[in-house]
Amino acid sequence: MVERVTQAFLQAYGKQPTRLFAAPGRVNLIGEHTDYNDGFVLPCAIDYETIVAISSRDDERMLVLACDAGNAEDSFDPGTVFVAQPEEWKNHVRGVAASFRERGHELAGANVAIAGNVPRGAGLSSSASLGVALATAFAEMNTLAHLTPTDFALIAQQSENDFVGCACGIMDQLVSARAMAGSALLIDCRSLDARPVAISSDVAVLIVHSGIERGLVDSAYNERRFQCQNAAKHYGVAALRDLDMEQMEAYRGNLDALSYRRARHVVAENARTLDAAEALSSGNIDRLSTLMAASHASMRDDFEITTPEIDGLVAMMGDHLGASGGARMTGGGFGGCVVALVARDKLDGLKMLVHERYRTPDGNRPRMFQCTASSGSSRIA
Ligand code: GAF
Repeated sequence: MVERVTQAFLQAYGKQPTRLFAAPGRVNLIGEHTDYNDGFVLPCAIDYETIVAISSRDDERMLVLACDAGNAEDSFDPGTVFVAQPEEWKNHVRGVAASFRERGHELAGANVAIAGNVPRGAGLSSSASLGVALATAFAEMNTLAHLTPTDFALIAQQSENDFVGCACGIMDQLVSARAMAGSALLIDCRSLDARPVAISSDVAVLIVHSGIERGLVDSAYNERRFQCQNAAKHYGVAALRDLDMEQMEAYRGNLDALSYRRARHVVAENARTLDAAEALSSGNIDRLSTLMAASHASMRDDFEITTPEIDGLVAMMGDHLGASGGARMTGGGFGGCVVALVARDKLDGLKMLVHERYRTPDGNRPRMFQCTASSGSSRIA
């Protein structure tokens, strides 16, 4: 990819880029739809990433080349950037520039080329990796040394929320900016504290793409957010993070059944996530498999964000693994991927099973990604 993006840059701008930056996609191990409820998440960065090649220009223009969109080009003035473009990729770039401007940071002109290998529409955060790679690059090119990786994440999230039109939480961007190699990151989405939780070398991370594409700018995602906010309001708390299961029961009052189930998923998922961080750090795969199965059941029955095909895939993987690994849908839902944490000696058997027995809705064998927990965004050259 470095070669590909460097060559494309050279061809478009006639010179080598002066710097290259990379930011990874992520897979969430557990803690789904908890981030925007101020709760806990446990994602890890994956070894699939977006690379940004960049050089400064003598004028105020920002020229951008998208290698994965047929070398499509964009050009804008970061001081007066206009975001609503018909091509979605342009809004991701312009949105990050606009977020810098909104925060009072003037960006100088630059030549940019972008390439990535995070599968798109898979729930593996290709957009967050693009946003964070750009934020990391723009910060360094403009000597904004006081900005931290958490700021890069917040800038990329602001771009999604205010310019792309996706009401996502902070998980994807934060792990893309702050992940540590070999570890998952336990993030408190209220304080933004993040603690690495080492993944033992005996445990493998396998991602299986269901073949059902998903888009995040999605009314169902926003609807879940809204339902959670309403439930929090009913309980008189700032966010569902502030409730435990006992309080949920005790103060349920006249809360309708649907809102109650939505809230129950979030409250129980927060507890499961803290529990899973403990289990992961002590290498307790048996406990992890129980927690991942419970997380999936809760997404299926209470939060209603899974699909029958994904439920079938998770059940098949879970039955096969027993106590030697866990599987659950990962990400925003309504399609995308299943993640499994598997005892390494059971990995080949699991891959074989999925390869032989699961078919995507269009009849193909599923794509699988065996991942290494990777580090967050950085300058790579
Ligand atoms: C998507 C969002 F972008 C995240 O913020 C998070 O809410 C996730 O869905 C669900 O856990 O990835």
